[in-house]
Amino acid sequence: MSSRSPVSHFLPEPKTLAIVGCPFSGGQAKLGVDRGPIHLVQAGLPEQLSELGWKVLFDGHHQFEEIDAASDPPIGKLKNPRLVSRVCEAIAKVVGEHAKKGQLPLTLGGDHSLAMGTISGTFEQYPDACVVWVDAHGDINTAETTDSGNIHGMPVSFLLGLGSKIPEFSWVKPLLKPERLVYIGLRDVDAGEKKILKENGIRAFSMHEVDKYGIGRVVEMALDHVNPKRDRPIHLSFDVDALDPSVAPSTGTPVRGGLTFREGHYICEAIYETGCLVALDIMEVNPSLADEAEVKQTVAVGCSLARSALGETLLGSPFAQTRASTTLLAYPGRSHIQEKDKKLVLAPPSHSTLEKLGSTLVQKEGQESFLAPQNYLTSRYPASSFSPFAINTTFISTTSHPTMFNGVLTPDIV
Ligand SMILES: [Mn+2]
Repeated sequence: MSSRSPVSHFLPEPKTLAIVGCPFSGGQAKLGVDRGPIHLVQAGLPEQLSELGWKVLFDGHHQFEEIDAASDPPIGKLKNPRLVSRVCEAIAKVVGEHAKKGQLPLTLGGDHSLAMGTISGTFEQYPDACVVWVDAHGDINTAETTDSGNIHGMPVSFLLGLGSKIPEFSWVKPLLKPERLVYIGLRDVDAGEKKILKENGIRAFSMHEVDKYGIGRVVEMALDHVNPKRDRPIHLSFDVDALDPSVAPSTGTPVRGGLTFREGHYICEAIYETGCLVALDIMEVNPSLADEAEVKQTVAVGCSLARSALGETLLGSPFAQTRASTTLLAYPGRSHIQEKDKKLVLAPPSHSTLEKLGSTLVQKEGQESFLAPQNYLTSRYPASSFSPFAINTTFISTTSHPTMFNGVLTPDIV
């Protein structure tokens, strides 16, 4: 297992994560999803995350108040409304408290209705957070559009404040703005949900876009939409049913044609690399819906998605080391290199310099980039400032300001 020291814009050192185990299944009808977090922990997830350099807090799975079915009749079509509401409200408090202490809450579901709680908790500490929702489904039905009445298909609409107001859920503040939400992996979206997505201008990358552009470009476009300067906190809510059923078979509502193993992990790795992740949900692992081997496979995938989102890489630490080397550049006394808002601001090369380097400025959708070979870097900055990892570094400008580059350094080769 390779690891790198986590880099974060929002979490203090030592990096601490709190596992919030939620054995809860009240947002849908299938038994067993409440066993998901128990299996994930038993598979060694806390230890695996410690190995990645995190201080891991886990003090047992949450116990929820029991509300029997007789005292929790449907409200409209909504099933188990009081139970779901109260559990989510409790989880919102727990997640919010961890976030306020500077810890990264990792919530293990349990069904996806829980995200009503986790995301509410994130907003308590990070009101300008954005949400990346990875799922086969939109989970954005309202009390009016739902067919099944299962609340795990509805948490996003509550967070956005859509649909009729239900007093039982009045604690959910509509803090999520449509432009701060992006989906990846959709392929089973109800007609009512399609209408909601369209009317609210919510950006969604379905499997069609993943096929068309490739996962790398999709994640880049998704982040450009919700987090263009990569300076907002990110809450990643990952439903394992986003993955193809051949990858994650043991889940409540599998839909064929999903993300490959690598596509799913790439999303997690790319979000970790932004340094903006502040909260993570791994949802809908249900260890009772497949044979033993498939359950084991699904639980293992849940663990590896979490590890990828929390710093595990395939080949070690090129990104972390490049970042470390760039901080060396930010010493005072050089007007063309400044540290600003935790980012390096570099003067861009002139066109004639670029020509000499055999490099050109590439402009695309508000970003500019050029490949800076070592000779450019060493001619302008002392060679000692660079680790070998900075060789052939692409400088990407995330501003349209003509005289400055926000120093985002992306290593092209190692
Ligand atoms: Mn979901």
